[in-house]
Amino acid sequence: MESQDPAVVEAVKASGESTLEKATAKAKERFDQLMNVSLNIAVTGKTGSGKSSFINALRGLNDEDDGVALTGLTETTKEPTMYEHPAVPNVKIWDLPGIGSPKFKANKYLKDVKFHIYDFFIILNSERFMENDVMLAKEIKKQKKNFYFVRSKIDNDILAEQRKKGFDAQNVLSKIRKDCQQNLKELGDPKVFLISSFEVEHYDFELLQNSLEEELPEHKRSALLQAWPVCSAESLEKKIKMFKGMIWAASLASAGIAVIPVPGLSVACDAGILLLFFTRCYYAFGLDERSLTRLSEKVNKPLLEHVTKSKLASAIQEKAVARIQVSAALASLATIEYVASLFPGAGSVAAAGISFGTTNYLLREGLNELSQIARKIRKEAELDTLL
Ligand SMILES: Nc1nc2c(ncn2[C@@H]2O[C@H](COP(=O)(O)OP(=O)(O)OP(=O)(O)O)[C@@H](O)[C@H]2O)c(=O)[nH]1
Ligand SMILES: [Mg+2]
Repeated sequence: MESQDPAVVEAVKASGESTLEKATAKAKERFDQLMNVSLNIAVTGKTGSGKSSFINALRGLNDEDDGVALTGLTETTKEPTMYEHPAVPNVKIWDLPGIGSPKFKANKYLKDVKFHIYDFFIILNSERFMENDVMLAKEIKKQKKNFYFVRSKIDNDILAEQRKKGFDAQNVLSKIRKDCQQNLKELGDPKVFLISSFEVEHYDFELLQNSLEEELPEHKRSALLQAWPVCSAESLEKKIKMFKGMIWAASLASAGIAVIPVPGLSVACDAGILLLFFTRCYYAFGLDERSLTRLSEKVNKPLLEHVTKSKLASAIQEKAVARIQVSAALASLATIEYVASLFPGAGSVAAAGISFGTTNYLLREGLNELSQIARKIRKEAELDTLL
């Protein structure tokens, strides 16, 4: 069985008389948190440092996609602009105005951009970090928020150096790292993450995620992990494990609906929990059409067929809209019979009444199926051997 969520187990143990009701309520609360907790990421840095491109990479979008943060020579905005993650709408990424001006005052800047709403700050630069970046970091620290120095466009540096004799990627990277850190000594030598927004599988894109995750409060970690692009086989496995850990809360939450009827809540809500769960897995594993098409083009292999071969994955694909709204998914996909019909072994579950066991079974089967597809695609694309 999958690992039981400690928060839910604790609730079951602690409750006295109405154990099931309390545990169910706790499970619902937990599931709701796992799916809806807000995460606000601030991205700042001077004009042209690659903020918009980085935001698009986090959102899994290309420059040509609808609703992207415009890149290149655009007029810089003076106001923070919010971009919702297309599959995890509770994750919001903020494009903050640049800090290039010599008149820059860190405390005023932070006040202007309403610093308190962000969980942490990414300070982006495509060159060496400067005085302004240090001032800003100090002020962010003063406000008890975390900051991360990210050096962008590393692919450009590598490309330029590749032409030279005796090229050694690790040497180049460590030289850039040292150079970036030169002006950051007074901050106690903070880490600098070297990334390319066009190649999330390379350099420190995954390392950045790991560091962010480590320093986030526990209840926000799952939001980050759901939204972050898959950078490696290891990061895919981490996501799978996270979803496995949610099954306990999801099963209890949805089974409780049948045990304790709530006015206005129908059995459709059980299906809603299942579908929301599967849809989140589908996007988090990069199985959506946009991600797969891009990958397919990159490695020049047909990959979409893995999704269309699976009844569950293609059902999600058909119903999923670019911007997932839970209510819309509920309205169009409504019944538990429908979900159960996607699994050969499930039988007519609605007739039997939805139970903890049934939901648990469906969630485990579904997660397993989607995980296998994602692993197969990585293997077929030979992604991990390309690195
Ligand atoms: N090679 C490479 N180019 C990048 C990368 N990130 C951004 N660029 C390019 O750098 C230019 C500026 O990137 P933007 O993402 O628009 O930068 P920005 O910080 O949003 O700029 P402003 O909105 O003007 O403040 C664009 O031409 C991008 O295509 C990267 O990781 N690698
Ligand atoms: Mg921009």
